[in-house]
Amino acid sequence: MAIERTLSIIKPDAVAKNVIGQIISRFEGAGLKVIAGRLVHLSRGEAERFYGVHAERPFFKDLVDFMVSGPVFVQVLEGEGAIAKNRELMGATDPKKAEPGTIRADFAESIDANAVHGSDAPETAAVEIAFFFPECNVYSR
Ligand code: YYY
Ligand code: MG
Repeated sequence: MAIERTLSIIKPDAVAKNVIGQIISRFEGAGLKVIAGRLVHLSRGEAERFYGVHAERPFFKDLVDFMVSGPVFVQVLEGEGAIAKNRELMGATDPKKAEPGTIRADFAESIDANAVHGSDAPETAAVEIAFFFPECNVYSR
């Protein structure tokens, strides 16, 4: 399995709950490294662009409203199979369906306030990382 990078977002609900550190501990415990990170309060335009792939979905407006409701912690995770490993740690999109012990099962309330985002493929990871971080702010190690 190759060393990969993925974009992770700790969403406004989890930031408001003060569990940034607990969530990052899950990543570190699974062997993923935080190689870039910062808090950001997204504008509507930024949230709409980031989730542009979902623009035609019925939940799009609620998703954007939620993503701009408070600051988020954006980070790049690096490690063996980072994309799939992060998705596994996150659990299913709907926290009610997420495996026990996953981030969404433990920290999320509902499908629309579900604590974390993670890239779903190498192509989307590259685009999503570049959305937030120029290469000079990423510290691979
Ligand atoms: O990648 P992931 O976050 O697990 O789910 P996506 O299908 O990409 O949807 C992005 C985002 O949209 C999801 O995290 C919550 C929201 N959403 C929703 O509110 N209702 C749905 N039925 C599906 C997704
Ligand atoms: Mg997705």
